[in-house]
Amino acid sequence: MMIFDVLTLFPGIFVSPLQESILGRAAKQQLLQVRLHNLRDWAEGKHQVTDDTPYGGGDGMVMKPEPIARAIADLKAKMPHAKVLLMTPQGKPFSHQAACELAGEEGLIFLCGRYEGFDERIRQTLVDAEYSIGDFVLTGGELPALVMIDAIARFIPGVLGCSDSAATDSFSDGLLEYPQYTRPAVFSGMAVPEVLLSGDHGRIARWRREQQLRRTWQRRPDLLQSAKLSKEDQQILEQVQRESSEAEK
Ligand code: 4GX
Repeated sequence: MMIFDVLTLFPGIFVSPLQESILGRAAKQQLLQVRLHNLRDWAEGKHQVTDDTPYGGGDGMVMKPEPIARAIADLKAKMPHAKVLLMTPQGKPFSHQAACELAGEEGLIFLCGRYEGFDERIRQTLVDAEYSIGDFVLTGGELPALVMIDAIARFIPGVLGCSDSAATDSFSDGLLEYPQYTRPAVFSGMAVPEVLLSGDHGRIARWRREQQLRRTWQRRPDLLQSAKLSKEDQQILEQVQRESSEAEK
């Protein structure tokens, strides 16, 4: 069972997202366990203060290093191999590949910052990796931790049904998904593509692959740099690219 320890000032943020749907079922089946810890429990004094004003002045507050260091020491004593992860816009971009690699760990400790973040000495000594979930600024590390737990959990064997495996989903070959349709055959005057009603599995597979290549070329051409493409994929892609340069003329 994979263990996710979360250090946060707001454990309540995690409760409902982790109880619902696929993550909730995975926890019930003991495929994973998320343990929520309030950082305030490691703070001292009557008021259990976890933040302080920044040295050198300026706006906002900084999370004090001592409660975080004590919390990580306690969690690591129980889980010596667990990696400590920090969520910040300054981190390495989180990806499908990072999720897959992290799913191979026995345990992960997510350190969630609020305010302006942590005292720099925490990052230097206690953090194993820093990740960003995108180029925008959130109010804390809790939502990024949830996003990462969700994406990592999909790679734990048994969490997804075998019909929908993380290893065979489209990002694993670096392309966007093909479009999906269900009944009715005509909705608001728009018909489902004829090929999908044909029952010809070979034609359907070729159409879907072409749609994946077309969409990736149109929407995320950057992904094609590292996509795994067969000879046939490359031929289809060249055709799609020729068509789009024809359309420009
Ligand atoms: N992808 N944030 C963290 C507070 C903070 C600052 C510095 C530690 C160090 C974010 C993102 C993100 C906002 C989470 C600042 N904690 N995290 N928080 N985008 O915007 O990961």
